Amino acid sequence: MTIRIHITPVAIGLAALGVAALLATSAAAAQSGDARQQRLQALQERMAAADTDGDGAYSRAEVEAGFPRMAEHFDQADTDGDGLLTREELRALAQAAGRRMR
Ligand SMILES: [Ca+2]
Ligand SMILES: [Ca+2]
Repeated sequence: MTIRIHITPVAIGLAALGVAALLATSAAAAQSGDARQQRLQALQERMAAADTDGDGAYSRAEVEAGFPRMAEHFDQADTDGDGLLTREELRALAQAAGRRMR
């Protein structure tokens, strides 16, 4: 499985949120060195570890445990209100957070 990661200045700011750099995927080609790749891989592993039940989405408890800084935005991020954050919802949250941080 290959996930292309596109790092933008916004995404670098989002790295403070812990998962955002990983979530800032883009179809654009990434200029990525080995060190960056390793860091992103570590984040990816952290995301995988945070999904403790392995269902591919993040419950409130999983977010609180894995990404406490994101937890306060859980309700805002859960746009369909099903009580789970998909990776898509988490990515949208990260992008919104990036706009606020600028
Ligand atoms: Ca889960
Ligand atoms: Ca949801």
